[in-house]
Amino acid sequence: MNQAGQNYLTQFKEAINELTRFTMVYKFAMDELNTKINILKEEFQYVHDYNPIEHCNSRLKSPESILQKVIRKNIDFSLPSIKENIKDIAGIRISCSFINDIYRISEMIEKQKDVEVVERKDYIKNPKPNGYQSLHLILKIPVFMSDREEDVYVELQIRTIAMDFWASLEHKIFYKYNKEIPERLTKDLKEAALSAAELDRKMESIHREVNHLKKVNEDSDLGDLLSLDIPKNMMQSILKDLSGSIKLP
Ligand code: 0O2
Repeated sequence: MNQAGQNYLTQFKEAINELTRFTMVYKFAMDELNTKINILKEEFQYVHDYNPIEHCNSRLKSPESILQKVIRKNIDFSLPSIKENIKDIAGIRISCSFINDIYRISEMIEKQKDVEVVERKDYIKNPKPNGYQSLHLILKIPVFMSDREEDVYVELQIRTIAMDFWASLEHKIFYKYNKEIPERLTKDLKEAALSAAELDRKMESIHREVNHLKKVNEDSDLGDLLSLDIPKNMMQSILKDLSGSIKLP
């Protein structure tokens, strides 16, 4: 390799090293958001006896793929410009069982004081022409480091298991055909997306019905309990003990 080639290689390695250092803060932001998601998951399970989050994955864009995006989007190659223009360096994807849960989770995250929603794309209410469905949020999160505070963008994608199944297959096909999916497959994928959406609707309606039955059963269990012939003073004493730890209606 000649001198110019050597220089180019050294500069390229330096750029990759600099990008690796730069992405560290994105890992911290991702850790923070993952902690928030885990808290919501555990607390929701405890309070509602139900877990709205099936899976949660996170990924940090590699320096190479940041560089590819810089070139593809024709962005100025400087760290401030990358920071402002590439908002999915840190990405978290949540899969839920039901569509309702997607909006529940997004609402719980959006109303947290230290989280700012800077962009929201609802591909569930408005699916992409190819059938893609998901809720995308770009969040801005403060990261506190030893000598400074930095606001960091994190992309959060929330979708159902069916939407996720479709998106990962479509993603594989997209790259297998080098981003030019044959027309027949495009049509099949669109049909599959519609079937997935229909499945989501059906599952949600079954879930709602089962929840309603569960509530009716719980109410009748409570009715049974209240109809028990417990002496008044004993009942008052039980309620007094309970009210120390539980807020009675
Ligand atoms: P990867 O490898 O998953 O990160 P952007 O390019 O992000 O600045 P865009 O395309 O308007 O702008 O963003 P959008 O619509 O929010 O989509 C970003 C991400 O959503 C993509 O990231 C994919 O992860 C996912 N996505 C969007 N559209 C589709 C689709 O049609 N099929 C599938 N399978 N995924 C989709 P990346 O960077 O493209 O890829």
